[in-house]
Amino acid sequence: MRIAVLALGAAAGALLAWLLLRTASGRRRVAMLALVLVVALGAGLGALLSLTFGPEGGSGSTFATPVPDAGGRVAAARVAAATPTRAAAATTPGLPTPPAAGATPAPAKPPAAQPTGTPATPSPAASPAPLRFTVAVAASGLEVPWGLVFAPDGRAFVSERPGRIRVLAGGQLQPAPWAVLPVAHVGEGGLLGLALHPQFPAEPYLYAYYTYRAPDGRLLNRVVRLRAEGSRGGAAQTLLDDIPGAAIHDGGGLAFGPDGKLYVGTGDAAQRSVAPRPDSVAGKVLRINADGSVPADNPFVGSPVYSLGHRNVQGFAWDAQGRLYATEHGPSGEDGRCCRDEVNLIVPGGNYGWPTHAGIARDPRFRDPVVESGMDTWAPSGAAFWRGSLFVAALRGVHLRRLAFGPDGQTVVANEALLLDRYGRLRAVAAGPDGALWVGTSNRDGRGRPAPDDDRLLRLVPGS
Ligand SMILES: [Ca+2]
Repeated sequence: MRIAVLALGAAAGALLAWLLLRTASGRRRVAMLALVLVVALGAGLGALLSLTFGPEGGSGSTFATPVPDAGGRVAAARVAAATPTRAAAATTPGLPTPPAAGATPAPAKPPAAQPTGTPATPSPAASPAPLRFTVAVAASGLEVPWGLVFAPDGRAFVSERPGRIRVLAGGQLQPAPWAVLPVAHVGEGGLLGLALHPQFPAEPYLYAYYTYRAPDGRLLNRVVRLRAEGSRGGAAQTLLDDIPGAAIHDGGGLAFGPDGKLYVGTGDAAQRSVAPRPDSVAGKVLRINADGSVPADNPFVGSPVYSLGHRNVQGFAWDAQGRLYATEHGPSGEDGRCCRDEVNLIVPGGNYGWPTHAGIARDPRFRDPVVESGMDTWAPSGAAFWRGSLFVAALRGVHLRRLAFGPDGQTVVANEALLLDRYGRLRAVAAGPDGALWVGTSNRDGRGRPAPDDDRLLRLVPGS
């Protein structure tokens, strides 16, 4: 384009010079000729400079350039940051990954935390080693496995949403349930998250989050703990009750943090105005002690509320530095909004924007997610760190998402979809004591197409 303009300018200049030479005479002719030459030289130099340093190309570009992601959304991301995201995601040979994987750069956070290396060579520290794994089916015939935790003795406890807690021992799914809870299996509600006391079995408690129907007909959620008695669970003790429930948005994330506190993810129970209110436990991350009491160092004195402004929190994972990441479902029609599923880095007292915003909003009143799905829908549920990456199970997205972050815990250096459409809807994720990553399908939850042996627990075993 610029070359064509340059040529046109040169031709016009030559024509003008020829006309002047024909019409003028003497010193006047020489002066005008000199003027034409100066103008032509200036224009040519300007065009050349533009070709070398313009935003469409050139070297060392750090221009804020809109980078469209795979969903067609345009996110303002610095070129130097978006490119290593792709490069890092592409260096995972051996993974059973569809060709499109790695082509979904996350909307990077703005400048301060960006790597400044050249695009082709991302810092080795920011990019975990390539992963190789094979997939084996460890259990089948389950019904909507939701929570999955491992005891130090190698047993796995699995919650089935209709209300059963099952046990895998010695690789075998025990036919009789370990416990049955009086849940209301309605819509997205039922028996949801599980957590094991960090000192189990010395402290012999398994924790569960479930939906039930109150005598007045309302749906509510509660957190209970069951004492392990022999090979069965004993009576349930309620630790946290009256968490608003509904047929949708019941949350259900449950996990002990490295601080020994129990974290609880709740949903807005389809009443989004309560999510930012500190006086409601709906639409929150809650934090309680193992006995159900409120920790003295919670951000709101006397309240289990730990962070606010969430829509539907189902998964928690802590990285090696003890940072808490939580998965959250984005809108599916509220106010005409869609998608924008989130992975948030949770800080005490933080407001994560719902219902004012979904996804990255760059509004200083709220905290943005570290990753969002844009106009894709992942419906992210369970989460776990494994071999340096955060793995998030996607229900509607029918994949296992792998995310890796830079040293700041926020800069996304890998973002790819694994197992896409291989096993259907995925929900539970846990790193097992056997070194494998365990993933549960959720194809019998009323929204999937179950295979004859669904639902399954899969083991992702390192190596090819
Ligand atoms: Ca948010």
